[in-house]
Amino acid sequence: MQRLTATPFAPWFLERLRSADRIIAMTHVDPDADGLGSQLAFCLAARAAGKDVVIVNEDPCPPRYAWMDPGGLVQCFDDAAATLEGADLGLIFDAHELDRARRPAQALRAAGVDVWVLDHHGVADDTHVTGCVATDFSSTGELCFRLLEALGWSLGPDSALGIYGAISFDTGSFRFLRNQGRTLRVAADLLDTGLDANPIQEALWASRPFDETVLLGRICSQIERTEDGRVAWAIVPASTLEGLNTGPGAIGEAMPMVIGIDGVVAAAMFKPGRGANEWKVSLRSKTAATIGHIAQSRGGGGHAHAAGCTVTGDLTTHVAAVIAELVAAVAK
Ligand SMILES: [Mn+2]
Repeated sequence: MQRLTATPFAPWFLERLRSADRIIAMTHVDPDADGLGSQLAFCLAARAAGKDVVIVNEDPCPPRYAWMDPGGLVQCFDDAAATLEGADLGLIFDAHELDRARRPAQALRAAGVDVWVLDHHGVADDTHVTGCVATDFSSTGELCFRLLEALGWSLGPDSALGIYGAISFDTGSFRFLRNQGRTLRVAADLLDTGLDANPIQEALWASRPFDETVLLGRICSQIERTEDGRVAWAIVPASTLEGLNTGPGAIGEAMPMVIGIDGVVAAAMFKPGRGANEWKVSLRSKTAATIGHIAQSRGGGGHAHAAGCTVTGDLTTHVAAVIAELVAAVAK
């Protein structure tokens, strides 16, 4: 069953947030700046409004995003399982599959606590979910800004930083705006509060660790493409990381290089997943093609031009199948 609202937010959604006594804010595994910035902004604004909100994620805050959380509010399940006690609502930011929040969401549900979502990724018809999913938003950060506005919970400087960082991250530094001016209007409102965007810009977009830069070089040297140059892909076996100290998102940083090649319309990247024989597939396309369906048909999700899925089994077979579908997608 799905019970979803978009904006303007349905009264039942706002009322549930206003009346909850203790809310657990969560985000997906391998947290990114959109999930973290959104949950931090929500937590801070809610607390300022007198609400009891704590953040408990599966994973700790990655060091590269520590600047978003000067107060150290982001807790991980291993350290903070006890803080789930007494919660009467869980809210997952930037994902809508409850599995993607892993143990905090599982523990809440086992205790009979509702787990709702705030997200901007497309939902499959058979997903059981309650909350707000607004796929026409650039980021969960932009959506969270509108939610806090609707709730009447005002943003302090650290909340503004979280939202701005979330939007900047998910739009690739305001490049991917879905042709909607309202994303920039939110950013403008945040800047008008006196927020300094320069440290955020540098923390997100000019802070790549040296080893991850070396990794980019290795991945770029492995890019392959079809004869007509319209589809490109990179396979990144675990050996690519040999001798390098890199974070979990490091491989994904190469995706813009693959889709950014002149003439390439659709691109894929294959990297090792968490389990044995498991591969994560990232797909991107320029405006001339859509690739979301290719991830969706494999149980994944995402958007029309940026999507991903996880596959298991023989990599060569999966690569051939995905590339064939990308070739078909760019031919349309
Ligand atoms: Mn997002």
